[in-house]
Amino acid sequence: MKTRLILVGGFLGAGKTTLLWEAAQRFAERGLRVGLITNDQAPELVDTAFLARDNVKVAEVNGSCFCCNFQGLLDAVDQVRTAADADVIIAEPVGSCTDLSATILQPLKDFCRSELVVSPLSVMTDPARLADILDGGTAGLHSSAAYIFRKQMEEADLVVISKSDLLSADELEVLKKRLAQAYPRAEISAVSAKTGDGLDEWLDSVAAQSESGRHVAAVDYDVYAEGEAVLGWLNATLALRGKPTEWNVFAERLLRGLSQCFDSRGAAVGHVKLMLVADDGFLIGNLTGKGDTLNIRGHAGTSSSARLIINARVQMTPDVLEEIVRGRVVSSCSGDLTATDVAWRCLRPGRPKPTHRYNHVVTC
Ligand SMILES: Nc1nc2c(ncn2[C@@H]2O[C@H](COP(=O)(O)OP(=O)(O)OP(=O)(O)O)[C@@H](O)[C@H]2O)c(=O)[nH]1
Ligand SMILES: [Mg+2]
Repeated sequence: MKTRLILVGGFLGAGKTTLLWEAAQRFAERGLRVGLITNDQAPELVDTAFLARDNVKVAEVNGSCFCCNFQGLLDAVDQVRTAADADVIIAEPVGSCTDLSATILQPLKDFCRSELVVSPLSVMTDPARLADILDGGTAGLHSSAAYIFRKQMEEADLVVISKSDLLSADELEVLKKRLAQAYPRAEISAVSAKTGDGLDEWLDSVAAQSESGRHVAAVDYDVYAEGEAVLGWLNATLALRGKPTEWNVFAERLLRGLSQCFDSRGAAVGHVKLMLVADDGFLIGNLTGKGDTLNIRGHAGTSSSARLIINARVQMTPDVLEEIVRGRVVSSCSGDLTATDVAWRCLRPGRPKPTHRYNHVVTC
């Protein structure tokens, strides 16, 4: 039997991983076996640690995006198909990636038609960023990063406005209308992974349809490469040990301190996320823009040791990003804790060089 593959793209912090988790639960409730695939420029992912915590089968493609490591994506599909005997696989590409229709969906339709049914390309968008882009702004981002955001919308089969709980019904309708005017090819829907609104409709839509990659966008790879290269990229895992510490207070202090450093430098935040795991539980912390986007979920209790994963994508050079994160970790430990590196990677994403690029739509 064919496995259904659902790709959920969208800019950094749009809500992809949160949706993947909720979708996996709902598909399981419908009696389907689900596998998930995460993707990043480097290992040590908050997303993988978050998604894999409850026996959900997750494969990770790291070191390169799906488009530049197409074989890595195929291997990951095989891995979760085998491990989970999956009916449905949901894959989350890197948030700074675009041109997925040309570099992933068309080759998948071409090579894997006997094993996979590929669902329409869903592209999630944070409503606040989207509103600013539709106003002709850059959502606080470098103009080339905003170009990536717009290209993601342009190539989508289905644009999914995320975090709909943050909008009134009227605001949502206005945003949908403006989106439809700006990107008339895409179907439009809205979800709140937080309240569950729109989730079943989105699941029904991607689970029923197979017309994927209906459009290939023209993409200027010089601008695309610049849009990725303006981001410093940091993935770190640290072991924290010392006096008993209330971890939610620690995480809030760390994220607040980082946010103040970035804001004072005028450095746009793509997404800073952390996961802290202690004996009594875990927490997830996110920053998807300025300080008012700071969000901490879960409770990690009070104890004297924890494991901390930090993934930061911020508009600054990787060395400055590293210096800021190291500095804020040390000051958040405030002499009561020591932080030891388990893994530490800091990089500037390289120019995207897709394994395949189709400039036409493959018909199934
Ligand atoms: N209010 C609200 N917040 C949400 C919702 N879905 C996600 N978020 C928040 O959005 C932030 C980013 O969520 P993620 O799911 O990690 O976003 P992502 O697109 O996977 O981010 P990257 O992997 O970095 O590209 C977190 O603070 C989430 O709690 C939602 O439905 N409502
Ligand atoms: Mg994610």
